[in-house]
Amino acid sequence: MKFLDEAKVYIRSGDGGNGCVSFRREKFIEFGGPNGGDGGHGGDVIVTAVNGLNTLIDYRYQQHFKAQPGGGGMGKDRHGANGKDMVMKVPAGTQIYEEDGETLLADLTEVGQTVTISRGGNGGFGNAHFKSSTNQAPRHANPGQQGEERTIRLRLKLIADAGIVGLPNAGKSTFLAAVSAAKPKIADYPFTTLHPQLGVVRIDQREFVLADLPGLIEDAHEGVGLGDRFLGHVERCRVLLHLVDGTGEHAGKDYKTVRHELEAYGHGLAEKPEIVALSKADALTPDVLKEQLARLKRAAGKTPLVVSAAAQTNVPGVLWALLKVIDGDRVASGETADAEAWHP
Ligand SMILES: Nc1nc2c(ncn2[C@@H]2O[C@H](COP(=O)(O)OP(=O)(O)OP(=O)(O)O)[C@@H](O)[C@H]2O)c(=O)[nH]1
Ligand SMILES: [Mg+2]
Repeated sequence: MKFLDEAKVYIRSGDGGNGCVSFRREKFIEFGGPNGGDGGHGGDVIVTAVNGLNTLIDYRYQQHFKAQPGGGGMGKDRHGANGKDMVMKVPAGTQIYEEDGETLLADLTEVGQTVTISRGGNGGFGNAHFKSSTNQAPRHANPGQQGEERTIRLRLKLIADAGIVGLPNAGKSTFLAAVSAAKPKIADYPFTTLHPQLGVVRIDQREFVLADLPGLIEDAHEGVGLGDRFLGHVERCRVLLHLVDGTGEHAGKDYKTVRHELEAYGHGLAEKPEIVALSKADALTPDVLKEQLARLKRAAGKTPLVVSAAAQTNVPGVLWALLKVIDGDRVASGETADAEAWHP
């Protein structure tokens, strides 16, 4: 499935139906009186977060969403039919902005959350509504209220518990493939991954969602490489897994390059808990491993983990480190009492 995380769509709620002017006319009944019904309500435009979606790609193909107008009122006091709502389905994690792309209208973080973005117009009153003792034969009715027309922007920020960051070729996708059922593309050239991928990691009867991001390079925040536009997807992560390629030239410098981009991006990424791991350990001689590890430790200011996703060494160790942060955070936010199940 293709991936799209931004879309601009035009929406229009339904117009209300017009009220009706009508009089009761029956044989042998005098002064039948007004009996024009009210118009129906126009349909609303509703956005709802649903399960099983993780892209906004549908909104590339359809960009206009109109709710149905209400039906007109009719004689014999018949009310017009209400217009059908237009329901737009989006993945959880979708934010809805005004056309300017800055004013946030709604943030749908959970499946089932629903917002009405645009209300349909009210139906107009029929002439039956206007009868009174002084005006027993009103000859006017209200027109229906117009629906609203507006442009909105949808922006998806994937909901993952942990996100993998690192330079291109650091082995991010290989790691995701090793720990989940996801099948990201893996190759020995930079920018193999062009958009974020999600995988579900199962460990000790628990699970969390891990996101693999495209690689970051120096000056990504200025648009170099794929830029930092995908970093939005880790904004909601509880923890980052920073993979540093052990076969790279200088693990310490590589680490700092990525840290620098996280800081330049802002939005709290630099303050997130981070698990640092030296990857591709299987491809290193003991000497090189030692040297790279020392460089990375100096740069990160903490002892990194060592992992090889290809040879499956210490992969669980990394997962446990992530899970520990995720669990702690889940408990702190009152989401789960699962912490009792956690034995270090
Ligand atoms: N020896 C060894 N090679 C690895 C390991 N992990 C990844 N590789 C190789 O490194 C190359 C890059 O791996 P990817 O997983 O595509 O790297 P990535 O970080 O996702 O790269 P981008 O998507 O381009 O940012 C591939 O040729 C992998 O086979 C590892 O643990 N050991
Ligand atoms: Mg990749």
